[in-house]
Amino acid sequence: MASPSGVTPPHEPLAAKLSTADDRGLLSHWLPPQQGIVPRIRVGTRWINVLWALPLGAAALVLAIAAAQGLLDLPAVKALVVRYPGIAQAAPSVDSGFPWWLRAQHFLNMLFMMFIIRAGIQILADHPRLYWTRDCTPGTDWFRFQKPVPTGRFWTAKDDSVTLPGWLGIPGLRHTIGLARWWHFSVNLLWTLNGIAFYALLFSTDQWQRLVPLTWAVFPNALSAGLQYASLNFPMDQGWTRYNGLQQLTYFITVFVAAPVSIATGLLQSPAISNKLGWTGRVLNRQLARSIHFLSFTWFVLFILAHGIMVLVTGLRQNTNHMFAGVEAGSWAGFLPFVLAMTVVGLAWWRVSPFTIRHARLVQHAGMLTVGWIKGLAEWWDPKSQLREQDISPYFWPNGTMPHSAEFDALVLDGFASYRLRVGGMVAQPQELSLADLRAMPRQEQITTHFCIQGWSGVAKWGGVPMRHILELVRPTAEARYAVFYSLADGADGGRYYDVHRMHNMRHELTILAYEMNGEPVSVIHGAPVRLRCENELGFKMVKWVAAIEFVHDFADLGAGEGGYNEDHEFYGYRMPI
Ligand SMILES: Nc1nc2c(c(=O)[nH]1)N[C@H]1C(S)=C(S)[C@@H](COP(=O)(O)O)O[C@H]1N2
Ligand SMILES: [Mo]
Repeated sequence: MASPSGVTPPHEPLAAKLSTADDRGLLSHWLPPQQGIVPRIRVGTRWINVLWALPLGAAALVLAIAAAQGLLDLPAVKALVVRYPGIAQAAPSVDSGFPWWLRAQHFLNMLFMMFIIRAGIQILADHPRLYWTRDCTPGTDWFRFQKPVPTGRFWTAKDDSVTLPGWLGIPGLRHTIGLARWWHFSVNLLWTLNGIAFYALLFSTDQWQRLVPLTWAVFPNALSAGLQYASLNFPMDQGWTRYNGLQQLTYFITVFVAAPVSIATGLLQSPAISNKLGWTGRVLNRQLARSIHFLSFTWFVLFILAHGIMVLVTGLRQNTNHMFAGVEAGSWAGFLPFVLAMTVVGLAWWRVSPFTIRHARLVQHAGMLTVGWIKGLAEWWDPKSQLREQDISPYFWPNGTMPHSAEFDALVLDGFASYRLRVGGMVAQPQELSLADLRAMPRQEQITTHFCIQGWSGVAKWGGVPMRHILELVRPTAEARYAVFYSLADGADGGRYYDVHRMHNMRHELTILAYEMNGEPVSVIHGAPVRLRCENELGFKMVKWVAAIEFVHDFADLGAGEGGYNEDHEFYGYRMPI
């Protein structure tokens, strides 16, 4: 690839070891399928299978019906229902019906949610465990759909990922988090824009009065409506103009609590944003944010189920007339549009996974176009927050594909005495640096959180040479725009592991070539003799077992041209601070 001046130094020899990659998600190139288990929740020391929710829920429903019918016979409860019939007397009547924009947004919301939820479950399946604390120590999870972490054998975070059926996850194949994230984030953006427009339109018309309770009477009315529903004598319905207390509260929570909480806790899982928020990012750490994100997802799923059932059983024709035709009349006007809308959602549901597997590269590029630039912007949010010694995680998940070569074994045998880091490409002074040379350079220590794309995190103290000092030594030319890190190890699908960073990342104060982890030389598992730490990016960009660094003007001619091994082979983006 020629530089503007036309002088291009020859590539680092390892460039020849990079492999191209398929533009489809090929099962033959992928981690072999691995089934998870039925989700379990830990209560104390016991793991409870979530399927218990089915018989328990059914029993609770029957008991609730019996209890509600019994209660409604009591004079005091009768009096309560007379006083609070479900809809607050003071509730204003919304006389503009269901305007076209509200109906369109309701449909878009339903369509977007299908993508968001399914891609979200796929992301979760890449590290199928949830924790309350920042560390991801095996055994401290409170939710999992994977067996306990095996002891007595080497088990990486990738080994831990599970396969989902393609009708559930997008796209279903094991460890397809790269593709799932493009769907999740791109549709999130559309969903958020739809939500902002919805808020704006709600409050610039009278429609907000449907959703926002105006008096405390909403609570006794919600209780009353709940009792009436449970007794199977449904409360009086005035859905065309106003909602009862229970509807109002659930819609309010969904629109004004669950949605913003989901967005905030989603963003807090990213290194750039978590680091930028300092104190907040430490308290609302990645795992807590991830668990809360999951709880708000659970709310959405339960809401959608309950809402769907209520639409069906409280008068399907009238309800669909309202939301799909905007009419109150007892016609069938809304039924056909409703069926059409559900067909569109169903078709999208059916096709999205096969499409994503077949056109994986397209999904990656389309995702980069829609949200890649927002991710890139976050790189400029410099992390300032460092942690304390006592925050260091007792367990740090290993990840990636270990080096398997005679060359590497020989380096391990001689304690890396013969290791030489080549630094070259578009630089004034190419270098070959031994470990001793690197140790003789200015040393920096940092205690930071590692954010793996798969969802786990861990805190460690890293010691090494800041990249800015390497830059001073080799002096990249003005044309150098990227630094390519080549590993001593191959990637999972053959071909050398590598990754590309923009120069901005190289000048960052927290970008170091680490030769120490928690006060010891970096172990072989974690990237000996030297691994990159670039704290505002996701973990996969921090190449372990670094063999060479090459400064280039462009990376289109390296590997499959996407800017790194996982970018080429797993469809990640090359700028991933989110
Ligand atoms: N050479 C190489 N470097 C790599 C990987 C790999 O597979 N090969 N995996 C990456 C990923 S996905 C992560 S999360 C981190 C894991 O670092 P750790 O094993 O120290 O936790 O290394 C990154 N660097
Ligand atoms: Mo990772």
